[in-house]
Amino acid sequence: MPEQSYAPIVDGDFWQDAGPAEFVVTNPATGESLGRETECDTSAVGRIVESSKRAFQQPTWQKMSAAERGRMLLKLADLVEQNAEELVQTELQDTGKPVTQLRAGELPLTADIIRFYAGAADKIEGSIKSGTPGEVLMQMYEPYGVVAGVLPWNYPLVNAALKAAPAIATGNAIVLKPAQETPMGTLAFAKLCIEAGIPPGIVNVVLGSGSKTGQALIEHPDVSKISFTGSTAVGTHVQKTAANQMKMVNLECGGKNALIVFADADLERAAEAALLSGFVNAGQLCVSCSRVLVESSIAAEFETLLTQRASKIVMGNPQDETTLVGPMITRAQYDTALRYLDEALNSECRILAGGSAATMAAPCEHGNWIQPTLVSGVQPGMKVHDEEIFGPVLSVVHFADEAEAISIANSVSYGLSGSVWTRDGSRALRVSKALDTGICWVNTMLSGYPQISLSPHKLSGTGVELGMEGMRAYLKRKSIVIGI
Ligand code: TAP
Repeated sequence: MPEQSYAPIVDGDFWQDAGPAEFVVTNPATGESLGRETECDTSAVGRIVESSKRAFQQPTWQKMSAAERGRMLLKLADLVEQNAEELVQTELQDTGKPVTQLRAGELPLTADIIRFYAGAADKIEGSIKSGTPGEVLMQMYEPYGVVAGVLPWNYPLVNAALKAAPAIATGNAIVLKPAQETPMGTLAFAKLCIEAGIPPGIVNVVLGSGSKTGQALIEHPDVSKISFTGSTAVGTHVQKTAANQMKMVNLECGGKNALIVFADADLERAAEAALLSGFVNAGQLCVSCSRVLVESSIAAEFETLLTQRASKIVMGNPQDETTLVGPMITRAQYDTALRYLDEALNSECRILAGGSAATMAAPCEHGNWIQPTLVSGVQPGMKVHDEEIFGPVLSVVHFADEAEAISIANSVSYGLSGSVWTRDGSRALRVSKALDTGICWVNTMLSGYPQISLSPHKLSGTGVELGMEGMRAYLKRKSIVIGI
């Protein structure tokens, strides 16, 4: 069978000879090659951005009503659902994510996000303000033009929808740049955009590494806005690059989130949530809580609950419906997680479960597998506590009282999410407000809704994604003063 090749999408079609195809895309669960991916150089990126600019300027796009853009997005959401199983299998191969998490999580959320922005397309409102009697002041919103959407590898499909749907709803054109490891979901998404009737060139895809292709995209003078999701290190670099050309940026970056369990909480439910949060997608989820902060008076009881449940977690072939924990996306990510585990092992921490790489049976014997790991005795200041590992490593930290819980939770440089577990309503609200994070769940965890905005705090990013505010992030402001 000929080797599969992945090529960028421009003007509604694959561009087969856009550049050399040296990068091998790998199934992280099995280590098998899935084909080779083209790398777009600066000139290929230039041609693709030119196509996006042309598509944006086309009278058909410029004159299209917001309602019509909404109808196209509705069609796209329907197509995502009609092709759900194919998309599930594509993402499963490319990311190693367990099939149940794809079917119950990523796919429905992708369709929900697209549908939310379909409905929002004709709800962009400007305003009229009072001036002197001789002048009328108008404030309105306009699309930027060509937007760059730079995506991470952990949730390629959701992230493509998160960026493309509001961009289309607001009348922009978007160039998506998936992570080099995971091109397949983004390409499938862009093909569905064409099928939904979205004009060719409005959703283009560049392929290649961040340092070459991504850099060329964010530096391109015709890209007016950048929406980036990825690590804080790269996000900071993107922001600095954008500053040179005064481009607007949205950055959704790393997290080191805390789930806080008070003594009065429903401990069974809290333990269940903590493990799910720490180990879903093998811990490779920005909003998951990789720190469990437990009130000292119930710490021993809670750790027993965690340990008992952890022993029942199924890690294995992502195709199996019982699998909760899949592989690390790459060897590099696997090595990073193991380095953190070594440090924990060499400190005063105690390993309650897991603690090392995992040996798997065929067909997963060549994948990047790490046991779901519970580490207790973790303290602020330790790397395992302070730094984002992005692997299946859940740290348990003890606290004496509410003030200490808040202080430990906020002691890290990130501020993405948090979760509070208590039966005391006042405390739940007090602690939620005190956490310096973009989102906080109370007695629940990880639920995501398109209608709720996520605005990261501290080094977790800047700007806003999702909700109506997430749509306005794709619009620039324009004021007009009319003398009457
Ligand atoms: P990164 O290594 O930062 O990569 C993110 C994207 O940026 C990739 O497409 C990457 O390309 C590209 N990139 C790298 N260098 C670039 C450059 N100089 N110019 C333009 N683009 C460049 O992150 P990752 O490892 O894919 O994802 C994991 C991180 O994403 C974690 O920190 C996680 O917390 C974060 N994340 C955050 C959120 C939210 S909502 N806050 C959601 C998901 C993930 P290549 O990979 O192809 O080189």
